[in-house]
Amino acid sequence: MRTQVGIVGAGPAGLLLSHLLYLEGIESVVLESRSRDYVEARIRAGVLEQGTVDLLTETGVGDRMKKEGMVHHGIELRFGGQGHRIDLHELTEGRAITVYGQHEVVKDLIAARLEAGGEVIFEAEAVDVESLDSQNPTVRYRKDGEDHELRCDFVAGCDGFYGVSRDSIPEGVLTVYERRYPFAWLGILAETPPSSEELIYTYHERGFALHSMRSPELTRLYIQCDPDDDIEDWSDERIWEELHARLATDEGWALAEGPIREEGRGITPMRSYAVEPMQYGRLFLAGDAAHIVTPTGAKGMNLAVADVRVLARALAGFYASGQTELLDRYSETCMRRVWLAQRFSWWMTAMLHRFDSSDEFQHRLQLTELDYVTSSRSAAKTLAENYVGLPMDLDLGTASTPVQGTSA
Ligand code: FAS
Ligand code: PHB
Repeated sequence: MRTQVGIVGAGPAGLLLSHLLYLEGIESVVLESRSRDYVEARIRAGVLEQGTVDLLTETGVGDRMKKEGMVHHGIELRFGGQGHRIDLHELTEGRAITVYGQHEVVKDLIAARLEAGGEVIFEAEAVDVESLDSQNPTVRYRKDGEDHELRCDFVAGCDGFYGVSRDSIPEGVLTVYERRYPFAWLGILAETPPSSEELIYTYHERGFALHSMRSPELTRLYIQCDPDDDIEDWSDERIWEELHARLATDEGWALAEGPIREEGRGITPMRSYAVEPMQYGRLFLAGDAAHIVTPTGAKGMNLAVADVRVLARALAGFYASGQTELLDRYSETCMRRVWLAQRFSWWMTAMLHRFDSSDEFQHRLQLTELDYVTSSRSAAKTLAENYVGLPMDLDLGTASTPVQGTSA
């Protein structure tokens, strides 16, 4: 089989890239190792940045998100038994976040691609990506027990952290940046209306907790746990006990309980990871295949969206006029946003989690950081502008483009 752009992975990165290329009249084939049901049911991210919402809306795949997504103008930081609201909307001159599950975005994108006659081949596992330094790279994949090959002009490696694309780049090309954390997140989906209108991030001596949601009937909750914990170690009772303790306030705020669903119940290791460059020959990495950020900043999926927006524009330039400048600078362009997101995600993680290695001085520093960010307008503004998402013009490739509000 042959196509212009071979895309490995039908997560947010791969599916949105295929959709953006379609809008430019560029054909692609998406290869996905799992079934359609599996990827549409996989519970992951929940927060869409303003830029992501705008892009999905502008490109015609945001209708259900606009109807069912929950627009939030603020978040709460909770510590010392007190809640402190960060007014994202006011601090960013009207920008906001939208809570809408990643799996819902995946459903909308799959529906849009199939409706447009796009090729998304499920249960097709890419096993190798070859001839990357030629003009005809090839993706080898297995489907129904048989070997197949997809010859392309370009390959987009959108196959996540555990995919094959990154590993197909020869030894010695990539620089890897990695930080592992001494904790993980245990996540659950509880069938109960959220106990708060907005997200609550809490710092507590027993550990971090996060109250989020997926709909007016479904609450999404996380607690910091040991990275070696087994989900079987965590009974429903133990989970609720920790959530009540960590989210408690002096004003007697109460967390509603509800049946915990099997899907979405899991332990996610915590790491910061990035490879540079995000490209080699005619292979371009996007999303988790190139970088992982700690979920405390709610950046993971949004970074994947930003990468493919840059890649789609670069490929459109190539097919329209043969120019390769945007393609040649793809990694450099994406990396600025990636590192700004790495910084913010690391900062939120360091501020809100308990580190066993910390001494009293460190604990006081964390409480002081929280005190400062909830009492200083300047400090709150830095959190707000990163949380709602840095403006998309950051990716125009003009590295000197200032971050919003700074002078040149
Ligand atoms: P994805 O991993 O979503 O998609 C990659 C796709 O490639 C998958 O469908 C996979 O099946 C497929 N694939 C892999 N190998 C393949 C092969 N060899 N051949 C064909 N297909 C292959 N981010 C947040 O912002 N907030 C969160 O709360 C959050 N929670 C997370 C929880 C978990 C358990 C995980 C793993 C990630 C979480 N993330 C979160 C990050 C997550 O949302 C990612 O940033 C997002 O899925 C990135 O999207 P993609 O780059 O498309 O990668
Ligand atoms: C979620 O709702 O899944 C979520 C929200 C905010 C985060 C991480 C996850 O920082």
